[in-house]
Amino acid sequence: MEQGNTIKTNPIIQLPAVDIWPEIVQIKPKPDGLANTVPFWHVEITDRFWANRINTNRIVTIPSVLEKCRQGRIANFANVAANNNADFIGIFYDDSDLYKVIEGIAYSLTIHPDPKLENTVDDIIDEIAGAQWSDGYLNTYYSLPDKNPENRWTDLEHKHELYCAGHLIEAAIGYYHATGKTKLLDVASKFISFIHSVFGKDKKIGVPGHQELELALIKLYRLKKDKKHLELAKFFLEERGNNKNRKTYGTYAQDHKPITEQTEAVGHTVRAMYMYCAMADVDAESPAPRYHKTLIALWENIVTKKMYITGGIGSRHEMESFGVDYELPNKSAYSETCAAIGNIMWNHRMFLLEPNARYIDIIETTLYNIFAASTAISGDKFFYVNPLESDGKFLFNKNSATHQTWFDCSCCPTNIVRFVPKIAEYIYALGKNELFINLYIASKINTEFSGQKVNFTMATDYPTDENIQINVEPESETKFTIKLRIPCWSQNSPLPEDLYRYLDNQNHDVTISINGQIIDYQIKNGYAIISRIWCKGDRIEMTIPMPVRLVLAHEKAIDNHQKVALQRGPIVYCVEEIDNIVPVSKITISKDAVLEAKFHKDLFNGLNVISGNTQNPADNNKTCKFAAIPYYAWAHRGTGQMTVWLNRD
Ligand code: FUB
Ligand code: ZN
Repeated sequence: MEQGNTIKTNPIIQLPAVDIWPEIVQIKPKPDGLANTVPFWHVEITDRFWANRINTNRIVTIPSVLEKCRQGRIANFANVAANNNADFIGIFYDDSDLYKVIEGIAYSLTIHPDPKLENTVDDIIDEIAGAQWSDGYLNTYYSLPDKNPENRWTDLEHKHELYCAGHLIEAAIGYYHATGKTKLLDVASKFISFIHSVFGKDKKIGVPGHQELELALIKLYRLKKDKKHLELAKFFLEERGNNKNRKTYGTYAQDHKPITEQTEAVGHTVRAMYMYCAMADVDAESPAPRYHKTLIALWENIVTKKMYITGGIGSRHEMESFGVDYELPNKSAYSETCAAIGNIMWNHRMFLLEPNARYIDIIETTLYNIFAASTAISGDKFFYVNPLESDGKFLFNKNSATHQTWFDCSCCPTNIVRFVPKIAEYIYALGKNELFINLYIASKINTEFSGQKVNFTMATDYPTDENIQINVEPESETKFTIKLRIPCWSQNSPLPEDLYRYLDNQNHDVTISINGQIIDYQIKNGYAIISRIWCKGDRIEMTIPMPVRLVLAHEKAIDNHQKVALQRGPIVYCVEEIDNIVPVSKITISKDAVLEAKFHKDLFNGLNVISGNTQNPADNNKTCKFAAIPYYAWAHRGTGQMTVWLNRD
C-alpha cells in the first residue's frame, strides 16, 4: 500500500517541554484510509460539558486524590527510601495508583502549567527514586518492612509487580513529555532493564497476572525505538495461555488459551481491556497484523452480547468479570469505571487499525454515560461500580449506595485522573489528506494539508443540542476531505450491532449543509464524506435529530424483558426517586407515550430533563407525570432508588 504524506497538526494550547507525543501515539505516515491520532494538546476544547470536567479534574480531583495518596501510598515509597523497616500500608498494587496520578498530573500540566504542582510531583518522584533497589527493582510491597530479593516474582499471578511497572512507565513518559525532566523516566528505564534481565524466552517464563506492562512497553518502544521493548511485550502476549512452560492462570486473567484463539471476552474486564489494547498496539507496529481478526471477534462478542446500554462492560461483582452471553443484570451490574476507560482506549486503537465509526460509537456512548457518571459533579466523589438500577439500599459501590471519595482499592479514581485531561485526543483523527471528525465536542484545531495551514472551529452544545457548526479556515484554497461521523443512534441503532434496538424503528436523517446549502452525501464506514476545495470562511452545518427514543434490549437479555430505556442522542436516561411520585420500579411507559425533553439550565450545569405520562398505582392508576434525567447525573441529590430500564406497557 502507498504510504501517505506526513500529516501534521499543530499545538494550540502550548508547547510541551519535549514533543514526544507524536512518537508515543505513533503518528507516522499511514497507508491510505488509515488515520493518526491527534495529540490532545493540539486540540483546544471549548465545550462546556468537557471543559468543566477538565477544569474540575485539575482544580478538585487531582489535589483530592493526591491528598488521599499521602495517607499511605506516598508513605510507602518514603519508608522504603528511609530504610526504616516500616510495615507496608495498603494493598499490594497501591504503587500503581500513585503512578496513575502522576501520569494524570503530567497530562494536566501539558495543557495547563502549574509550577507548584510540578514541584510537589518532583518531591514525590524523589521518594520513588529513593525506593528503587540498586539493581533497578521497584515495588514497595516487596520492599517493606525489608528488602528480600528471594520474594520477588514469586507470585506473578496475583501480585502486581509487572502491572505496577507498566503504570510507572506510563507516568514517566507522560511526565517527561510535560516537563522535560528525566528523573522518573530514568527510574522506569532502570526497572525495565532489570525486568529484561529476568524475563524472556531463555530466562524466566511468566506473564503478568494483570495485563498493563505490555501496552506500556509498546509506548516505551515508540519513545526509545528499542525493539527489545516491543519484543518483550510480544513475549508476554504470546506466552498467555501457553501451559507448556508454566501453570496458566485460567480465564480470570485471559490465560486459558493462546490469545489468537480467544474469541469470547471472559474473565476480569480491566485485564481483558488492557490486553486487547496491547494486541492492537502490536498490530499497529507490524506490517502483517497478527491479532486484528481475533480483536474483531472479541469486539463483536462484547458489543452483541456483553455490553450495557450505558457502554458499561463487566456484569459480575464476583471476580470483577464479564458474565456469559446476554448476562446483563442491572442492579448487580459491576460495570467498573476502569473497564469503561479501558474499553474507550481499546476502541480508539481499533479505530486506528480500521477507521470505522462503529468504534467511535462505543467511545461516545461510554464517555457520555458510564464515564460521565463515574465522577460526581463536585469532582471529589466517584463510582467504582456503575449499576443501571439501585434500590437505594444495596451497597453496590464498595460498601456504599452512592459515590465515595476514595476506596481501599482506588484504581478507578486514579484512572479518571489520567483519562480526563486527554479526552481531546478522541475528537479528531487525521488520515492522508482527510480529517475525521469523530466526536462533536466544541473545540479548535489547527492542521496542515499539502503544506497549507487550516484552522477548524467546531461550535456546538452537543449532545444537549442537535446542531453543530464547523468553520473551516484554510490559508488559501485547498482540497481535502472531511469525514463527519454519523452516529449509529441517528441511523436507527442505539449502539452498533443488534443487542439494542429502537421500538419505533424510524429513520431521522442527518442534514449537512455547506455555506447554507444542504448537500447530498454518501456514508462509508459510518462517515459522511465531503471532499472539495475548501476556502476561507467555509461553514459546515450539521443537524443530527435527537428525538427521545425508546430502546429495547435483545430478547435473550432476560433482565430487560418487557422493559424500555430512554435515549436522546447518545445520552441514556434514568429515573430517580427524588423526581417522581410513582416508585421508579412502577413507572410504566406505553409505546406511544409522548416524551418531551426540556432544557433546565440550573441543573448540573444545564441538562435536558425528559418527561412523560405514567400511571400511579397508589392513586387508582391515575395518569401522572414522570421525569427522567441523564444517567450521568444520577445520585447527586441524596441516596435513593434509580433505574434505567422502565416497565413497558
Ligand atoms: O488489580 C488492579 C485493579 O484493581 C484492577 O484493574 C481493578 O479491577 C481492581 O481490581
Ligand atoms: Zn477500577
